[in-house]
Amino acid sequence: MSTSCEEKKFSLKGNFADEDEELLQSLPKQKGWGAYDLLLFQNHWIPPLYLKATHFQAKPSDIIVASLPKSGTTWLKALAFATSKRNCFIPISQNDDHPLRHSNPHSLVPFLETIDLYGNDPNNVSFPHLSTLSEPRLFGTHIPFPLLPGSIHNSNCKIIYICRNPFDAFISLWHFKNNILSSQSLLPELALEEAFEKYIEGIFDYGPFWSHMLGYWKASKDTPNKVLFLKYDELKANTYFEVKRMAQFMDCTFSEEEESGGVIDAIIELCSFGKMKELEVNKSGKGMLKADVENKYFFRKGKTGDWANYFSPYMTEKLSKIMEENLGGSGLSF
Ligand code: PAP
Repeated sequence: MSTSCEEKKFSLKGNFADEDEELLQSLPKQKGWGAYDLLLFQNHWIPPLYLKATHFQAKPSDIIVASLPKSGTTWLKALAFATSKRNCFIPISQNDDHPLRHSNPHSLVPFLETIDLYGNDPNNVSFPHLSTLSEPRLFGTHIPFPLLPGSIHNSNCKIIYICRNPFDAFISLWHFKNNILSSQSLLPELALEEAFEKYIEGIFDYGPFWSHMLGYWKASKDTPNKVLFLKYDELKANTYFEVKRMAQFMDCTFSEEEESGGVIDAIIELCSFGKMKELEVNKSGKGMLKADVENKYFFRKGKTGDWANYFSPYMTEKLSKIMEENLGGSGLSF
């Protein structure tokens, strides 16, 4: 393994940066789904802590995995990491040292939102200092397209966006938030009906879903070499085809030898829900993300269609109507 391919294992903790108090105070505020309020900044409900990632300096070779929460971020981070760095860990199917067998994808592909807070602190040994990341560097973000740091817009770096049908994304988010609330004994759990009313009003981390999706959707149409638009449900249905498409987009197309040698299959297997959920780091590890979030909460069912077990006829009708009102005519549908 060459030095440039080395990846380190990190967990996240550290001090918060000073925020612009005046700006924060002036923004409309709503109660979020958990312990913190959300601020309405340029039409999106943003957690105050993650309002800015302005100091991030993108490199042309960077790959940004963008999404709304619970849309397949963890999976896409794993697939993008395994695909873009495949030559460092050969053969993938037998390499026990592969970082994805020992680290949660969020540790290997850190969120931009947390870099301003933790990533440039030389005293913080538990978060990847930017200088330790080998190229291509991979980052995740939930930040809406227009609010991305200017250096991402202005450089030749690439963005892979993943979205998920809002029915499943909502149920996944509701479970995730309640798991955190109950595990940290912060607040009472949020009732499904209460969460749903907030969701359809767009009030959840980085919502509304329609604005978030349409920002990246339009960018993918205008600049297809800059933004690749994926859907969780299509990635589930045709993983092989989508991983090939992703590799081509990242300028690391699979060769015929790789294809016939089973490299794509090995990547898909390594990143599969069943395999990742059973890894020790994902069963008992925690803390690589915000606060003390347990890694196991990123792996629940990993299926399409679970919403049908929870939605009432009212909820189905209401969300369908909201989707039609806000996505209708855009060309984006589920
Ligand atoms: P995040 O935005 O907080 O990082 P994210 O990874 O986007 O979360 O979403 C988690 C969802 O992806 C969970 O869906 P569920 O609640 O409906 O089960 C999780 O199970 C699913 N997921 C995680 N890893 C995988 C994977 N390897 N394959 C398929 N689905 C996955």
